[in-house]
Amino acid sequence: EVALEEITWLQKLWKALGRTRRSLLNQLKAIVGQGPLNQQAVDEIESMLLQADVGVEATDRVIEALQSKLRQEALPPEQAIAYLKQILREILEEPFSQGYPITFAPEKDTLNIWLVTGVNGAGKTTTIGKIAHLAQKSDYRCLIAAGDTFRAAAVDQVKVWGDRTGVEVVANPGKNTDPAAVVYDAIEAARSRNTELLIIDTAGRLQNKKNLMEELNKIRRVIDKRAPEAKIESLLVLDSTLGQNGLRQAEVFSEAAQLSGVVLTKLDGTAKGGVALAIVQKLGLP
Ligand SMILES: Nc1nc2c(ncn2[C@@H]2O[C@H](COP(=O)(O)OP(=O)(O)O)[C@@H](O)[C@H]2O)c(=O)[nH]1
Ligand SMILES: [Mg+2]
Repeated sequence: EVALEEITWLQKLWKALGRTRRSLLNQLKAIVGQGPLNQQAVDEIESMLLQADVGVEATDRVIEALQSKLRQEALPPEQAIAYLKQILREILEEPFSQGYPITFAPEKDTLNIWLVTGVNGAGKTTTIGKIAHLAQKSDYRCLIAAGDTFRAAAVDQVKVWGDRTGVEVVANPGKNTDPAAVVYDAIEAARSRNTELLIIDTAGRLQNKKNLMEELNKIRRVIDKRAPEAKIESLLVLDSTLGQNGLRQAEVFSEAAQLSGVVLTKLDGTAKGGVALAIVQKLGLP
C-alpha cells in the first residue's frame, strides 16, 4: 500500500522528469520509425544520447549492446525501445548491485551525519531544506549545521529552511568562521539532544582541488574525532543543467570526498537528464 503523500511525491517527480522523458521518447519513436532497427537508426540513437548528456562512455556502452543484440536478431520498433530502456536501466541500477542501498534513509536511534557538498548554486541548501522537511515528517530528531560560512547570506538562507521545516540550525554568528568549528558545535548539540540526523551545509568552493580537499578533510576529521560512532554519508549535489561540466565537478568532488551518492537538482528545468547515466557510468555512485 502506498501512502497518499508518497503518490503525490512520485507524481511530482514523474512530472519533473517529463521534459527528458518526452524529448527522448519522441526522438526515439521518430528514429525507429516503422521498420526494424537499421544502422542509420543506431547512429541517430547515438547522437540523441550524446545530446541528452548521457556522455561518451555510457553512450558507447549502450550502442555496443544494441549492435550486438542486432547481430543476433532483428528489432522491430517496440522491441528496440524496450531493449534500449533495459540497457539504460541496467546502467542506472549498477550501483545497487555493487552494494549501495536502493532506499537511502538515516538509521533510527543512531547519529547519522549527512555532509552535503557541491559548488555554489548547485542546490545544496534547497536540498537540505527538502531532506529536513522529510526527516521531520518521518519523526527523526533532526539538526542542521550552517557550514557554508563563506557567504554571509548562506547562513540566513539555511536558517529560513530551518524555520520553514521546524528544524533547529546551528550557526556561528562570527564573520568568516571556520566551517569545521561550526561542525564541532553542531556535533556537541547533536549529542546533547540525541539527534538522529545532522545535516551539514558546506561552501564547497571549487577554486582548486587542494583547498576543497583540505576544507572537507578538516570537517571529516572533526566528525571522526567527535562522533566516531556516527553513520556518515557524503552527498554531492549537482545541477543537472550543467551537462558535461557537472560530470567534471563530480570527478573533482569524488576525489576530494568519499561520496555516498549524487543528488541531481533542477531536472525539472532540463531535457538533458541523461547526465544521470554519465555520472553513474563514470563514478559508479547511485
Ligand atoms: N528548478 C529548480 N530550482 C532549484 C532546484 N534546486 C535548487 N534550485 C534553485 O537553485 C538556486 C540555488 O540553490 P541553493 O540551494 O541556494 O544552492 P547552493 O548554493 O548549492 O546552496 C536557488 O534559486 C534554488 O531555488 C531544483 O531542483 N529545481
Ligand atoms: Mg547554499
